[in-house]
Amino acid sequence: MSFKNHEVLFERYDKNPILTADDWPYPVHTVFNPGVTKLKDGTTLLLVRAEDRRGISHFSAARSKNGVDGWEIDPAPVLEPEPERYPEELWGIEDPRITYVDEIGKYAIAYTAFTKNGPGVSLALTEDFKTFERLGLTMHPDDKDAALMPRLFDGHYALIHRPVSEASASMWISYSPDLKNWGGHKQLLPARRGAWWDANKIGLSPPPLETDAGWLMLYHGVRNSCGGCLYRLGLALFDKERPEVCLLRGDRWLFAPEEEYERAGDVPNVVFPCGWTVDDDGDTINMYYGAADTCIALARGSVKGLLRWLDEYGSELTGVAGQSAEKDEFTTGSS
Ligand code: M1P
Repeated sequence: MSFKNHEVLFERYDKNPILTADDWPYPVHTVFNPGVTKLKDGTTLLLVRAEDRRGISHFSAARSKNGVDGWEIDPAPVLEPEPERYPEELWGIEDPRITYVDEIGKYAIAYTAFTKNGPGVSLALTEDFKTFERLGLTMHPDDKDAALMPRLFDGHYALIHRPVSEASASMWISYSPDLKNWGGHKQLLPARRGAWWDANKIGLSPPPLETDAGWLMLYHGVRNSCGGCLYRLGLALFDKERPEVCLLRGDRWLFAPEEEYERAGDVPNVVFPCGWTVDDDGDTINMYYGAADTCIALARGSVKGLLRWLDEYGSELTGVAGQSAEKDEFTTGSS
């Protein structure tokens, strides 16, 4: 089923899904929500969340020269939960987001560590996706949907994450001089309320992309319905030097479950990207996403297209850090 009565910002690859559990060289139940990076030789690397038949997830590496097909999947997991040394990984590791950090010449992976107290955020560093240096639990439960920003601000690393409290499940940003001690916590983007598509919770999708206009951020918004949760994607733009300052936030979603592989699976009606790459033209975006918590799909968009869309559907009135969701609703004209 497909609804095309709206502008298409991300074109789905016509042979989606690009990867399923059937492609795996060892038994897994589902593969989804991959972190993504383009390696120095141009290879696209997906760090895939693979769930086994116990329900526990680990990471698996898949590489492709063109980022579309010909995927080579490592014969064994590249990163498995190690609850003996890292008790926070008791129930698995999930949803990796990869950021290359020039200052340290390493890839930083922010991932969900499923602790017995709920999900928390862990960090690990790697140079080759073969060996990993774990930095341990960085944000205590309940927190997830995290990624490190690709550069430092006033000598501080910046981590976007999604803590949950009784009051909200909104996005925050925190700063650290050393990737170990974190502070300067600020709310980045609130979930809206009421009938909005992103009313019940929101979370970062891929790590933000630096553009001339600012940091382009894709996020997932969740609306609870009688039929279950609906996961859709929205867009916002943040100040280049003060990343906690929102310049524009789109009012509507721009990508939602429409195709069969997104609407049916272990968790229906979910599109969940954890990574994207930009082609050498500097404009074409390849968005890799988990579909229905079951398989992996690809859709292509354009940086220029997303920025133009934000100019049309974004509002400057809604995004200053700390501004209330009520004001958000008011200023964007909800009924
Ligand atoms: O089942 C949909 C998604 O639910 C969770 O995401 P969030 O807490 O941000 O809503 C995660 O478990 C994610 O892996 C999953 O795809």
